[in-house]
Amino acid sequence: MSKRFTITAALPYTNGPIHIGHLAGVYVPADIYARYLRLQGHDVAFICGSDEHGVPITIKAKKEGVTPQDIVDHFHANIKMSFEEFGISFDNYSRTSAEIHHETASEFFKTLYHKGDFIEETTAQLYDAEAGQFLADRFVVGTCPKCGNEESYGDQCEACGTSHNATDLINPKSAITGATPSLKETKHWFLPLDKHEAFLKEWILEGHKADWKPNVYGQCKSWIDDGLRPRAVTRDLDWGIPVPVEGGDGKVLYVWFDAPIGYISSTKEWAQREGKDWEPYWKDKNTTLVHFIGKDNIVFHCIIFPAMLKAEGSYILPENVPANEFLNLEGQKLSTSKNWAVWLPEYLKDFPEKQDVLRYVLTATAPETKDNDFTWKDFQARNNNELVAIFGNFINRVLVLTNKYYDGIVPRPNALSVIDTDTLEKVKAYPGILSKSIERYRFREASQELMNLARLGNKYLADEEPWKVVKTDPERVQTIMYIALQISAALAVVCEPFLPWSSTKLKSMLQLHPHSWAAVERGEKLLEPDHQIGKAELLFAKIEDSEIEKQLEKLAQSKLANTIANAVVEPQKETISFEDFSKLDIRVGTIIAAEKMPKAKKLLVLQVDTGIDVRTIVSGIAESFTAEEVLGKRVTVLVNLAPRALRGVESQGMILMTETPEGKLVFVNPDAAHETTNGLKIS
Ligand code: B3M
Ligand code: ZN
Repeated sequence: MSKRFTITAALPYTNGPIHIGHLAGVYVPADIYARYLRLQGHDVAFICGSDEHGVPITIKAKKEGVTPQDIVDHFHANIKMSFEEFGISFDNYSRTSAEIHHETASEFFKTLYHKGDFIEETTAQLYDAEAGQFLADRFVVGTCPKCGNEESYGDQCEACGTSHNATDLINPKSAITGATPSLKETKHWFLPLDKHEAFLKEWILEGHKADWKPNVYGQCKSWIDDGLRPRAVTRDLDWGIPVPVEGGDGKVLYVWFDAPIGYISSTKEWAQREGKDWEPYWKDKNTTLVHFIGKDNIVFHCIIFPAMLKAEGSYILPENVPANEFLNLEGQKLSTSKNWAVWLPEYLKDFPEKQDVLRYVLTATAPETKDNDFTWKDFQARNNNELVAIFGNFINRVLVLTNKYYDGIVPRPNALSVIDTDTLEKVKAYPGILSKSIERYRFREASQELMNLARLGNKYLADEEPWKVVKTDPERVQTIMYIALQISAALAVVCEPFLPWSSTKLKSMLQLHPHSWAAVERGEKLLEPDHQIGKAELLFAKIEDSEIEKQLEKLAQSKLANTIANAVVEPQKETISFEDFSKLDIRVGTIIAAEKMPKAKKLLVLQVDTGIDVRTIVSGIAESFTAEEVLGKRVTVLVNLAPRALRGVESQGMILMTETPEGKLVFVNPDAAHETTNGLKIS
């Protein structure tokens, strides 16, 4: 029976491109779920759009000397294109700077305002006199009162996920001038979350204990247990939706008040275009509403937005909010500001037409219950060992052999063996296996079950060996190939939520006319005997080591650029006189023996031929060089430094070292042997 679903995916901030963390955390799982529901024949509204207000955008605009509208126009188009290129099949992708959203959010605010749901209060807020503005959200950083994170923002702490008022920050600093803010009176409207405590406790802590993911339920419980307090839903900012009531001049709606309403306005925009009524998707109790988000958005989607919907009174509440944790990249947190990311536009340049590979790998390694790590080696391994070697290999053999033995005509099966009937029974069970995982938002598990279906096909062919049996029992091979083709067709149908391009390509190769998930579940013949299939094409291609090396090199360059950009350049030391300098006796020496100082991480004990004598010098370079590496090296030596004992060894001088901009320790090296311009050889 068809049901109605409203599926939302977090509205991405339009202050940067989309990267693999966004896909893994939110958009691929949401898309798998929406595509799956459509395959079940349900009525699905898959909704998203750009989140175009908020302080990060104004900060970026200020930094780049453009307007916030310029920033959002650029990244809205960039992000929208990325989603299209990766097959994220939104029914509508809108934007919160759109008129329809300004109207919808303003109306929503006025409804709560006229119902008296807000507390209107003049309070002392953080103010930066130098910048001449109030400090809200990312305009202020300080220590999180809950977890002690010293880089917490004014509205939210990314370390512990909690959301607070800017005045809760300990030791706040202006992100504009670095100044310590003063307090200045200003009027705002507050959503009294405390008044919704009983409802939230009953709805979440009682009602969703069993079906919400532990990471989501746990964060909600901790937030509710900490005690809910009124939250300001307006700001003294000029970029956003103007506060639509008396006294709202110069103030806008808080971005986290307006953005979730963006789901509603995007649904309205879609419904207008499609000639549908939007209200059942947000107000009919039989509609299932699911929010796909990252863990840093839990409090807004499970506590604040539901409290708003409840206060407004005519809306349904989310059935589930299956938030994912974070994806790391090569062991480090993804970071837009540090350019430590795999940006979707760049991925497509380097791996054209390999969207499905990234979708599959990000699903197979999704951070569903804890943060997880994306590595390029794992990406290559899953592509080569699973997509190519199992899924692709099976399909390729089926199509090549069907074309080779029967000119692409599906053969008529003869008597089925026990193995044949067992295999068909197993294939018939796969839609149910996949449904069980997908409907519990376990997409990692589902992706591996999909791969198990391909393994089943691969094993069936390998066990039945049609390429051998064909010499002695061609009738048997007709049956084998008929079964293998049914498995291929089942894969073409059920892989669509995960691998949309591969599904389309496989259906085209099989000339598979539209089939339903249910047909696979009923074990129907998906390919009739005498049906003509197309030619075999490779579904997946191997990824070579060189392609991975190129990606790792790109990341290394990013890291280097970051190190240099963040290198703290020590101020020059105080000036010394020439007399002071002339006291230094600096010689060129050669290291003729070297060994690690036992139990001393940093120290090498060197025997250095200084040209005057051979002496012992202890040098703190063991973390940058091994004893073997420095043996025979010509070095610059300060020979008249007073001897000093280091771990019981007397060091008589110093090897001169310095640091590169990226912080690498290097020798102050006398030039290696070379020829000077007038032909003088210096060795
Ligand atoms: N713009 C995404 C983020 O916090 C935020 C989501 C809004 S969903 C209404 O990165
Ligand atoms: Zn915190």
